Amino acid sequence: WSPDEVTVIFVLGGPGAGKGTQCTKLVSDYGFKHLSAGDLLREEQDRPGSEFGEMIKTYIKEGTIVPMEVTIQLLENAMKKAMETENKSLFLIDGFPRKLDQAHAFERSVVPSKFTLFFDASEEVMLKRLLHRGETSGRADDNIESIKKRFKTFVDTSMPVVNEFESQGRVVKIDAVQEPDKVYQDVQEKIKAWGV
Ligand code: UP5
Ligand code: MG
Repeated sequence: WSPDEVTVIFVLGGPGAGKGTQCTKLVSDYGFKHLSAGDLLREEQDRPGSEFGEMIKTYIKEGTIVPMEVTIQLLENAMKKAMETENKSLFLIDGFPRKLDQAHAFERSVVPSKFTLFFDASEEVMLKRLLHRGETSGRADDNIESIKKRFKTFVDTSMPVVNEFESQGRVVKIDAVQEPDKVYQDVQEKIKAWGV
């Protein structure tokens, strides 16, 4: 795919930073197609007959990163479908890439991203949000043990991705500790500079 046909914006940030919340707002104002890698993996996990179900379940509970072949395939399928059935060409890819090998493989084999929106919040804030959400979310990883593992994976494995993009001048960093509407205001102001 060429960047003339499709625009991809990566959306990164720690667990509970508010990626999904902000993507929903962007979808209603800009007509992006929102693809959450985590949501796609959870769907695949629950799909009857999936050969990856058990594996995905284990990785998510342990807060580790599912092998990239699976995630990239799910993303590519979802992108194709959105292009063909909804005529979409603007994608917000949420929660991916979370590891350098994924970043390199996706940008080489699918399409280079335009930039990355990075939502920055402290672990203290994210922990509070996730425990609160865990009261009703039913997510297998919204418990203190899994959350701690997710934080560790984020620092050790996913921050290097943000740092590499940052060194290339391709990161839009947003203070995600403010209330959701304030965060969104910041997002809108900062993405203007990228012609969005
Ligand atoms: N909330 C949001 N914004 C707020 C604000 N500004 N002020 C106060 N509250 C705010 O928000 C989380 C909660 O906080 C919600 O209750 C919200 O109302 C509130 P949300 O928008 O859901 O945050 P988000 O950043 O999307 O958090 P999420 O838990 O989805 O992040 P994760 O990155 O942990 O989860 P994801 O689904 O992306 O991944 C889950 C797992 O899948 C990973 O741990 C990994 O095991 C696996 N995975 C892969 O292996 N590979 C991938 O490529 C992707 C995922
Ligand atoms: Mg999310």
